[in-house]
Amino acid sequence: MKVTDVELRRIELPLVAPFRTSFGTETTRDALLVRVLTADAEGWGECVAMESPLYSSEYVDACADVLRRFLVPAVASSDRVTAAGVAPALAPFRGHRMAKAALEMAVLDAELRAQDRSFGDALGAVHERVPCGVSVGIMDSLDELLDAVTGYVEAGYQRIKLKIEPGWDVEPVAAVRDRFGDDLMLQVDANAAYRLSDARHLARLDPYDLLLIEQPLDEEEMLAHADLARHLRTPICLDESITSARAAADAIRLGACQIVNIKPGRVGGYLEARRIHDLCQAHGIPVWCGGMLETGLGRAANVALAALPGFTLPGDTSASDRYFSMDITEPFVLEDGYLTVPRSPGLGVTPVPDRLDAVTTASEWLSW
Ligand code: OSB
Ligand code: MG
Repeated sequence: MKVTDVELRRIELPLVAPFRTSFGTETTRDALLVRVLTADAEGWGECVAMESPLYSSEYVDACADVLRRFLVPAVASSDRVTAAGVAPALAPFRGHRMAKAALEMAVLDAELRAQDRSFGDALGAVHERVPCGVSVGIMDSLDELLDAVTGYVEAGYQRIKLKIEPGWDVEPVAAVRDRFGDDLMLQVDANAAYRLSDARHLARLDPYDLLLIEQPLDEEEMLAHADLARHLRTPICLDESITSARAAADAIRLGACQIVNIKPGRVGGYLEARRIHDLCQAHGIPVWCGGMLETGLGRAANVALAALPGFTLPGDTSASDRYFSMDITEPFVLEDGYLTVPRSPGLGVTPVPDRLDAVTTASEWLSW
């Protein structure tokens, strides 16, 4: 395959409600899309980096820069581009995994469309639909939180994840357990807001039978997570710390986590994400698919990934209307708490031109 043209397109989608985490509040999704053109097909990629480097070191302007200056030229200058060849071609450039993942996703989409194969088929999906959870932001009051959770439970979400931070942890968990009972699948996500010295405080979550606590400590604190695990009954799940299959292997060996959140953008793409799935499956470590407030493009690929056999916990693969009043693709709609894995070639969805144009803030083309 020869890539002839690449578009870097910036869009801005308003969120239906502000989304507050321990690292900040998002009110719009400022995203970067990558479109590759080949002789036979077009492919779309979505870069999951956010506007500011608060979740991880990447941010959307930096992703556009590294794609424009280094990543796109390294791939598009070749006459034989394959999706499997993208990561090796980009390996000399350190880091920038979200930018790399977006380019690989676009190439994979083009390749699969040309072959008439779907993402699910190519990745090894074994389910036609996937069970869905929802990530619930930090709120100003417990009443507001209980109203939000009520809405999601009534919509059919199978698992609730509460964002936590110091000062908003045991009380919201207790309030949600009290209101919805012991059968609700419930977990929390700290986005690295705690220190190992908070171990005794975090152990106060143990009586609430959470599925897991996600990324309590800093991204780089693998050993401290292993230490923390010895103080908690709640299983530890890592998100930010798992930047590659190698990092996942280290975390498992050290006992730093009992569960892994797989986000393709964070680990450099869907092919590395599948390797982490395979590794975790071999070690008996459950995985689930995380989210980064994706549009329908990233959501389509995430839902396909979440249909692999080792994804045994509901993901943050929520319906489009949890994020946006108008998605750029046909929306993903929750049915009985599940989203359906697309079956058409490639991602199985494409941006609706009018909707895409309405939210586009910038576009540039790179040609070979
Ligand atoms: O830590 O999982 C996270 C959103 C943006 C950045 C990081 C995270 C999240 C979420 C929401 O929790 C996941 C989603 O619904 O897309
Ligand atoms: Mg997380």
